Amino acid sequence: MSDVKKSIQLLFDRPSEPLFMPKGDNNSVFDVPQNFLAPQYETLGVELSNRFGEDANERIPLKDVSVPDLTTILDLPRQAEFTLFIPKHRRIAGDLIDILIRKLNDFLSTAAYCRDRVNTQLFNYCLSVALLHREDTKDIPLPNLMQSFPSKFVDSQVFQQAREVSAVVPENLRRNPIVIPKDFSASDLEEEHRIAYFREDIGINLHHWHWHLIYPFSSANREIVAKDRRGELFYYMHQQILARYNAERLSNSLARVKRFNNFRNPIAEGYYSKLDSLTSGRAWTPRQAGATWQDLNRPSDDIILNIEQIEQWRDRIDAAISSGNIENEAGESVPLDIDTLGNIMESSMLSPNANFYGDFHNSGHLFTAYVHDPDNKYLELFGVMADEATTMRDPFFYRWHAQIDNIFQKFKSSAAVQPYNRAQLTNPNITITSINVNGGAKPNVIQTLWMQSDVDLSRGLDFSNRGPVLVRFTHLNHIPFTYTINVNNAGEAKMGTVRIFIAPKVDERGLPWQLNDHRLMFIEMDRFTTTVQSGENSIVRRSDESSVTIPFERTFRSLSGDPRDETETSAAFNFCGCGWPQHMLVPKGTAKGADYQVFAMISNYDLDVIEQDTAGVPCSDAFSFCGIKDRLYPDRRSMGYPFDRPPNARFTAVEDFLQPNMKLQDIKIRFTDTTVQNPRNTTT
Ligand code: CUO
Repeated sequence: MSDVKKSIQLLFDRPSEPLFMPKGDNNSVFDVPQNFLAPQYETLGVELSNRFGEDANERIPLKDVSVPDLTTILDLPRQAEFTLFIPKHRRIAGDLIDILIRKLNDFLSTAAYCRDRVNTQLFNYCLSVALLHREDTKDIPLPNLMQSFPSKFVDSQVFQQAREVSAVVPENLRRNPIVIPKDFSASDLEEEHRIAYFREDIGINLHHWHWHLIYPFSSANREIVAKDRRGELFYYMHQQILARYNAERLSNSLARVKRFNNFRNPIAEGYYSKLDSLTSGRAWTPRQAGATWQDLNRPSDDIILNIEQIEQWRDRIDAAISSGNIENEAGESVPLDIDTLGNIMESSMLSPNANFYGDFHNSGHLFTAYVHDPDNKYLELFGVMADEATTMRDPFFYRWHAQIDNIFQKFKSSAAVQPYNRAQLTNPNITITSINVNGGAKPNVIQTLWMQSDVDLSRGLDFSNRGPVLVRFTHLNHIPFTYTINVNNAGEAKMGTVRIFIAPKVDERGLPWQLNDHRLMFIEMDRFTTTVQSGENSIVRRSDESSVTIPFERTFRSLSGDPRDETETSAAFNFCGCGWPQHMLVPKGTAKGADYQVFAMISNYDLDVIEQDTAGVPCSDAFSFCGIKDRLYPDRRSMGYPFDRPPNARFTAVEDFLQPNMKLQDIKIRFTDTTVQNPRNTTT
């Protein structure tokens, strides 16, 4: 990678510190022209620059380019919180992305000029989007968001301790990790806290942020948004999050999440994140139990929203689903499909009639995030619900998304979507004779446990001393396992798509499922194509090969403090951070062993295949939730197939639904309450 590209990466480092302070592992300092200095440093610029420059191992020259007009962009103060859920922030981001994308010459210098002036979080986002979409920067690895903004991911108490460690223990002495307690956000008196390990998992939140970075809902450049099947993927990825969340709830004696269907009702769940924003120096405002959505009137952010409006949008979307048609901006009636519905609901700029159908999903995030200060009386920030890096921590995220998913499911149950017929489900000549899971102590038992892992937060610790500052956090994990699928092919050798799901065997009351509820509980574990030879086949697949997940070192790339990961970092192209974290592949289960079923299917490849060349495309291994960079979604079936729609009314249980090319097997997920150290940790 060229020096310029390496220098561009350093713009992400220690985001609040000016560029004339050292950046990166090599103590690099940017030679900042006088007119680039932010106003507060203008008079001292030369002296400060010399002071830091003396110790630098590398000096990076910047060109005195003609500077862009940032007037509209500076409307968002440097230290404010930034979120794409606020339309005004979206517009500002669009303007800055436009500057960064169009500026072909002197990109580094232009970006550097902007960096020390504009809002730090806005800059990080816009630079990321620009790097993702410029031809000449597509191979620059994006840093992990946790590297730049660790305070969005860990308990605020850690930062005081981190500063102490970096000030007291010299860089060359071994610094012990700061241990984050597993239960920092609430006590057992709050029953929702039983699943805080899921909601507050750092990897899950990183995945969600990264997904929305790749699939933004608006941009000045329409191409950035108009990715293949992005509306459908919005539906599917979030539906799977809910299926996984509900599995965790069942593992912890909680009923499935209740959708938030009456917008006038109080929200029973409070949430106190214990996160502070390091960039704004403010705490994320908590939400008390029993809070109720209020009309929002915050003119400084151009937010005027009332509850009647969001109810009206819901009713219009409902009416479109009932009729099977939407009304576009020209007043024409157009048939509704799942992709369009996703874009209407979210809403993305691809919504065919945003004035009429509104901004339904995004507004739900905002109503909740401002419930404590709807008219800006107290000048309070939004709560965690309005940031894509933190929203999954809040129990209400799932209640709101359950409401969203319910609308998608209404569509899936409407006349526009027919149940699959036999030809769509079967695969000629293919019979699965068995599927088994092996890896733990016993066959068909998957074992889960706690693991402690270390990450290095030092690159986001602005204004503190140098050297690694490790933080040790506890997360769920499982013992790796394999699936063995035995298949008979009575015909010629052919390709097939193997689809593996798991689901809890009984509902929260221990009763057998209604099939239409059960289908929503199926968690996709893996999807891959394979050649099925004529005769007997034994297909063996490892759990860590999953098309849903990315490995631990990719979720936490450049944060491990482990030099072995540097190779991973250099391979970490922009798409690569998207993907469900491998350590959260399996729900926790119970100590006794939760009863689950694994479902395997080999579908008819003729109906699955998308003809395209994906050779050499980096990070196409987590395509289930993330797609493939610059390519079509690599599966022609509806996302979630074969569970994405109500089955034929003849079927009452999943066993009835089975065809010869499908198989179910009882398994158990057994949780052991023990904590092991991640073998990657560099200290004990
Ligand atoms: Cu991912 Cu509501 O869409 O947060």
